[in-house]
Amino acid sequence: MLKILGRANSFNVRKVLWTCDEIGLPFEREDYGRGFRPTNTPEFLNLNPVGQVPCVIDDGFVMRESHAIIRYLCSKHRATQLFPDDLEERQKIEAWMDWVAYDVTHSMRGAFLGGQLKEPPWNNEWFVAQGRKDLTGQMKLLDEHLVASGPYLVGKAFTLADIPMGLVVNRWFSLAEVKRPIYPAVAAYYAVLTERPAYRAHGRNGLP
Ligand SMILES: N[C@@H](CCC(=O)N[C@@H](CS)C(=O)NCC(=O)O)C(=O)O
Repeated sequence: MLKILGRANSFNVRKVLWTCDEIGLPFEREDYGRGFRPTNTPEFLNLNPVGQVPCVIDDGFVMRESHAIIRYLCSKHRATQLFPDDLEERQKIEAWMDWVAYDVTHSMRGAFLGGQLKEPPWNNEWFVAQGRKDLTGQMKLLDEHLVASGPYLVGKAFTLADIPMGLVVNRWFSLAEVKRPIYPAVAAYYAVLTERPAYRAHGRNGLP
């Protein structure tokens, strides 16, 4: 059975848990990462040299990087409704996923890790302000995109692109000290995602 190493409250582990539930894929999970078993031991680093969660083992094949893992799972299990074979559709999905993994994640380091959790080194004043500004701009862009082409990120149906973004949107609405402009299409997107049991289990589940 698929084995997921990583705490269930991790932003990136939650992407894998949500994807497994969408596909209907059974898994076992072991708690690793902050507050649980350490990820800097030789045993863990042997599995994932960057010492992060999630780390996923599929029949002896060891994987790291949440987005690469969820693409692998969809491809392996032919979840083409989430990750189609059509290269142009797939590229649109991956573009949103890469945007979240790079640009949006940087903003959230300032806005969330620094600004909300007060975690060093991200709690530097200018870094927090920059993160909040950038994230607000990104949510505005998301809002405009959803108005033009919603209700989902790519086309009219839920795809793999919505999993990383669903976690971002959940975190956006959890930010306490940010003056959040009202973005109606982002709010509608949050509501439509909330109809999904797997999102309620792993995304909008009370955790930021
Ligand atoms: N790019 C990696 C980032 C993984 C990452 O940042 N994981 C965090 C948790 S969300 C982590 O391992 N933090 C250290 C810890 O929990 O001990 C991915 O997408 O999988």
